[in-house]
Amino acid sequence: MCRKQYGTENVILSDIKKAPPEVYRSGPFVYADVLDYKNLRELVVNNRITWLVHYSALLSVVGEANVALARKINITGLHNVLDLALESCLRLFVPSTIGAFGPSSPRDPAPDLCVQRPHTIYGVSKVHAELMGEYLHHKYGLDFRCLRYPGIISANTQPGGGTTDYAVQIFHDALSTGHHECYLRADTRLPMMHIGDCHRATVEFMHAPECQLSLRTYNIAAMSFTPEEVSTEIRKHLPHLKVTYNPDSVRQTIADSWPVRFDDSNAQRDWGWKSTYGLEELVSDMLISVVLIVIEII
Ligand code: AKB
Repeated sequence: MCRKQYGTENVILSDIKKAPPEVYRSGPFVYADVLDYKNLRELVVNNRITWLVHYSALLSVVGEANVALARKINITGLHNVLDLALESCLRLFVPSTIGAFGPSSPRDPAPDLCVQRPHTIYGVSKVHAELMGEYLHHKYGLDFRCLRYPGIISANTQPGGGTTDYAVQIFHDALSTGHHECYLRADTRLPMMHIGDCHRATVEFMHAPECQLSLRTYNIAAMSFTPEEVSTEIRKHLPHLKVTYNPDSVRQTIADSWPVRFDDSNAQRDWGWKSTYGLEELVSDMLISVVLIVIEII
């Protein structure tokens, strides 16, 4: 999406892992390690970078399994990026999450400003990111922008250690074995969003004139569903889908502490946010996209 808008050569993707062939072929791709300040600075200087979108993080479940690594990547990595953004006058986007809320936050809906006492290292690191970015904005004028994402549903990325991963895996299982074993209870409701809406929200927010922003960190919402509801919607296309439930205590406890719905009225009012995918559209699109990926692989 960004490459279409700004030109292929003007958007550089990075990772510490080798890119899959289609990503490598799609435009500039470089090695970047958020823990290596010199490496990051070289990339910014050599490429005259102006905007930095910082996605590196260990997600909720994998973070609980390796707290020391999550602290390093999510907090030390963030500090490197904040320092670099200040030093090089970058506009900085850092995503936050429904995971930045905890059991003492209002859950239905969770507003932008309320108690945030998450019980995961992932959540703690994201609240830290929100507060550090806002502090540096107020103190030094850093153009810091942050959106709290719901669970993001995408056919192209493999689930990566999150609590909301089942909502991606279920599509792959529905089209392969026809059976999905869900690690959450059937009635666990969580906010979710199609990747297309997520990308569009991020770009629209980065473009919003400063004078329109009353906050630096906004909730964005699209839909909320339970495993039972998404299964029912998938069965309209694939009636044979069988879903069994075997709740995992770590993931269920995390999910039960997160909002069931997001209040995104500030994003709607300040910069015109509006989602386009509901559950029906999301399910149709995911089934088509997963089939296309399987055909490409074959
Ligand atoms: C996770 O489940 O950890 C992430 C998130 C909601 O931030 N997908």
